[in-house]
Amino acid sequence: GIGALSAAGQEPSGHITQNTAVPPTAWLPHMIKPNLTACVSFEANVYEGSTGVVVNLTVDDRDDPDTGAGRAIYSIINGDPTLSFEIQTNPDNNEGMLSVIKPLDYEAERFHALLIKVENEDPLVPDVGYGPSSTATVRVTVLDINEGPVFFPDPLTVNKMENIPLGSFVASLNATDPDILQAQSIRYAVLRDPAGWLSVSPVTGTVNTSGSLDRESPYVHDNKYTAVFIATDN
Ligand SMILES: [Ca+2]
Ligand SMILES: [Ca+2]
Ligand SMILES: [Ca+2]
Repeated sequence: GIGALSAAGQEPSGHITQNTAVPPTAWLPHMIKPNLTACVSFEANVYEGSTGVVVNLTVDDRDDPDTGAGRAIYSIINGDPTLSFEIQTNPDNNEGMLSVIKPLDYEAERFHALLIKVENEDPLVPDVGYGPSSTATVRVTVLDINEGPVFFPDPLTVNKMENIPLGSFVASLNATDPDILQAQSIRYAVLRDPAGWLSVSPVTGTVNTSGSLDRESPYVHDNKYTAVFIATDN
């Protein structure tokens, strides 16, 4: 009890006045529990797919922050089944730095409610009427970003004979957009086709030959020809 302690020291008899906020028993060292500020809930917004610190939790502890009685230790005790979050103590100001360590997915979970516990390094002196720790809720809102379509399978392997007729069917590309909560249509295009052998339907993703496949072509290595396609959303 730093501030209150010095005020009480000015009382000649050491007697504590009525308007002191801290009960006398709390003046002993290592007795004052940390309190997450006002025990309120904290709010954070974070874009899906990103990591890093999302909110700093302020703590109110009347013990000396340079002692084990004042240093805060934070832990997430509920609401993080996928272990996407981590909380560490800022050594400079004792705040709890809540970070995303595994990117969140808006389409999977748009809100997270984390229950955070803060306690001191030193155990509280027993039987002073305080609980051993304090808790607060952090509400994390995940913000949507437009994610690019994803091919499945990737890579796609097909076997075709050389010299098949122009326009022969080669493959059906399959890309899906992760943004399932908004209507998005996908367009396909050829990105890299060094021999100029392939064409793709922008709408259906069907790949046909537009040239004559040649196993002896310099673009064929180990009997394999590689082409790259792109899928874009709107
Ligand atoms: Ca997503
Ligand atoms: Ca998204
Ligand atoms: Ca998208």
